[in-house]
Amino acid sequence: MGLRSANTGEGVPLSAVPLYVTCRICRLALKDQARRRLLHIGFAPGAQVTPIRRSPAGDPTAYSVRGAMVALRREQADEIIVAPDVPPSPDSKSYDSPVNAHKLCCHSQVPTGLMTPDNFDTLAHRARTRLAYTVPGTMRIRGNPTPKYTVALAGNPNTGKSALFNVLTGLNQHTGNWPGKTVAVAEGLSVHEGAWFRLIDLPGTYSLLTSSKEEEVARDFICFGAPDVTVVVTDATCLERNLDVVLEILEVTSRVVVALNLVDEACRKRISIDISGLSSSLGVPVIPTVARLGRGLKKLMDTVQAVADGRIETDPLRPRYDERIERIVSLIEPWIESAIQRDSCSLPARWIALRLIDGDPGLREELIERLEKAVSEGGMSA
Ligand SMILES: Nc1nc2c(ncn2[C@@H]2O[C@H](COP(=O)(O)OP(=O)(O)OP(=O)(O)O)[C@@H](O)[C@H]2O)c(=O)[nH]1
Ligand SMILES: [Mg+2]
Repeated sequence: MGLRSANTGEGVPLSAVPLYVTCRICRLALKDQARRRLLHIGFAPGAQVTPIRRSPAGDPTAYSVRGAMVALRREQADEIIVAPDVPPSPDSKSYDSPVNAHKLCCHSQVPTGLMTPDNFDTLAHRARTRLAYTVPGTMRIRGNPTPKYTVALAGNPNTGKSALFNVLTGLNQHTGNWPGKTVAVAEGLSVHEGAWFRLIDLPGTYSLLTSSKEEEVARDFICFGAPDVTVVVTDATCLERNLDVVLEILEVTSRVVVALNLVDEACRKRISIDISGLSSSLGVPVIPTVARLGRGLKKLMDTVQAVADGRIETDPLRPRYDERIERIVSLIEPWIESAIQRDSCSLPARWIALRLIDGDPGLREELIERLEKAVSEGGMSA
C-alpha cells in the first residue's frame, strides 16, 4: 500500500502499515493518559517505526521503535498517524525479514567512543567467564548495621534493576509492601569500601508522570524519599527510549548516576555508545555494567559513593520549555523557594513549579498535601 506524505499533514493509521515498511510518526490522535503512555514507550512524533511481527490472529503487532520492540493492540495503533519516512535513509528501506528489520532499527547512530563493539568484545568475553562483584551479596550480615547512604535503583522496566540489586545485596534483602499501596518493593543492604548502603529496588517506570500504582511508588520514592543517590539503570540496547526517564529524574535531583546496563547485549548487536560524550551531555556519571554477571559494579559503587559524599559534583542537564511555560515558572518559582525550608526539602523549586502546572492530578495532590503541611509546619519534609 502507499503511504501519503507527512508534509501534506495527512497520513494513515500505523495499524494499516504492512510488515517491514518503515514509516515516521506524524501525530498521536489520543489524549491525556493514553497519549502519555504511548509517548513514554517510544511512540513520539518524529520517531521511526517499523511493524515487524503480527500475531497469527492479526492482533497485537510488534513494532520496532527507537531501538526497542514494543507490542501494540490494533486499537492503539489506529490512533498513531504515520507517513512515509522522508527523506529516505538506509534504515527506511523495506526489510526482507523480521530479524533484519529489528537488527537495523536497533543500531544506534551515536558516535563511537569509549564502548565500541571492538573494545567491548573483550569485556563482554570476560563478563561471560567471571563474576566480578560477589563479595557483599554472598555474606549474610550479622547484627544490624546502620546504613550511611540510601540508594534508589530506578529506570524503565526490564533494564536489570533487580539483577543489579540481587548482586549487590545477595542474601541481605527483604521484600515488603509499600506503605498504603499493594506494591512490593525490595530493600537490601550492601557494604562497599567499609560503608553500608541501603538499596531500594524500585518498580520499573517509563516516566515520573505515572499511570500505574507501581510507577507511583517509584515516583514517590525518587521525589519524596530523599535518596542520597538515584541510580538510573538504562538498557544500552535501546538507550534513546530510556533517556526520557533519565531527563525527568535529573530535573528532580542532581545526585544521579546512570548505569548503562546490558552492554553485553549492546555489544552483541554491535551498538556503539559514546559513554564519555553521554556523561558530559547529561552532566552526571555514566557507568557501563553487565548486572547479570556483576561486571562494572565496583566502579558503579565507587561512583555512587563519591556522588553521595560530594567528591563527584554533577551538573545535570535540565530541559528548558517553551516561553509561556518558562514565564509561569519564573512567576511561581520564587514563591515556592521562599515557602520551603532548604534544610528539610531537597526538591528544586523549579521542579515543583513545573509539576504544579503540568496537570498530573496524582502528583499535584501529593505535592499540594506536602506543601500545605510544610507551610503550616514552617518546613517541608521531602
Ligand atoms: N544480557 C544481560 N541480561 C541482563 C543484564 N541485566 C539484567 N539482565 C536480564 O534482563 C532481564 C530483566 O532484568 P530485571 O533485573 O528483572 O529487570 P528490572 O529492571 O528489575 O525489571 P522490572 O522490575 O520489571 O522493572 C532478566 O532476564 C535479567 O537476567 C545484563 O547486564 N545483560
Ligand atoms: Mg525488578
